[in-house]
Amino acid sequence: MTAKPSVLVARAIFPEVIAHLEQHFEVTHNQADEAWSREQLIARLQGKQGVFTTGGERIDAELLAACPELRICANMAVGFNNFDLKAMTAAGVLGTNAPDVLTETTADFGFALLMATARRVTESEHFLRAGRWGKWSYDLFAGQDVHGSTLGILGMGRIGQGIARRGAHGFGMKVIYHNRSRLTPELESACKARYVGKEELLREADHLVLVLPYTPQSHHAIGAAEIALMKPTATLVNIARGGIVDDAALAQALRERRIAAAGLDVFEGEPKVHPELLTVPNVVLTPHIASATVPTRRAMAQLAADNLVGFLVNGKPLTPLNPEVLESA
Ligand code: 8YV
Repeated sequence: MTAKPSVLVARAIFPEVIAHLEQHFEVTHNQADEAWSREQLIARLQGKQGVFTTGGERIDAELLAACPELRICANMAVGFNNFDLKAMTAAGVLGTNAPDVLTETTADFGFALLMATARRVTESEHFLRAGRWGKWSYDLFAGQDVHGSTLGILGMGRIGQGIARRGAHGFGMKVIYHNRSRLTPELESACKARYVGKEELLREADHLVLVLPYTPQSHHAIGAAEIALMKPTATLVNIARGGIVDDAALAQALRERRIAAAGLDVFEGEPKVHPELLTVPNVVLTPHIASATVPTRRAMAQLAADNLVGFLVNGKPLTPLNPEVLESA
């Protein structure tokens, strides 16, 4: 009998997914969810053919050189900016992500954050909990309308389209978007979305939602200059990645009311949050939970596990990011 391949699960994860992996592999599981340093991660990867990552583990040329037996990194996330895919391909290591299973859940949350931001839900709750609600006032937490307004979407992949559909069909919003490439006419009509240049998007959107991948090109795609183009009544929602927004510039713009409000699920340098963002009132802050429902997180974990099994056991991963590795294997 040949030995089972060995895999490392770098973070604590659903026990049933671990049980599934154990049917096929020798599994080392970070069950206690310890915060491993990079050196500790590399040490634990020795002799492992696969690793189950969750988006925070940087996989680059240096790590790959130190882990010569590694053949696959399976990310439990649709985003894969923690992977240096070029280095992985050069080292013959497959990367996989977890698309589709989180699309609708993440789009739901994008809308939840948009609504909470536009209607000042958390700010007003803090006011009430602090015992400050003493009297009626005509402008008490008066916010911005969502229905009938213009929804701008930067990044029109699967999640962006999910947000567009919600806005157009559920809230009668006029939807405009900007993306690296235009959608097909069929997809544009399903989302009732109109393609515009980035500047028009910034100028016209009443609510701007960021759903683009984080790459060197999208670093600080929204900074002081872009915010200056937005309406003073506009809101900005980021469910994509920290680093796409210049958080220092955003905090200053919020303090100076250059835009009305922001809703942020992701941050530069998270889980640390820019201290200025913690003190401005007109921002809704959540700890990177856009995909966090129990069924969706389970489906994401299952897909990452299925990629490990698919590749290491059957030679057929489900969602490969660099399939050229399979051709040269
Ligand atoms: C994940 C995400 O929850 O899928 C992504 O890209 O940002 C989130 O859905 C996070 O990366 C942890 O897996």
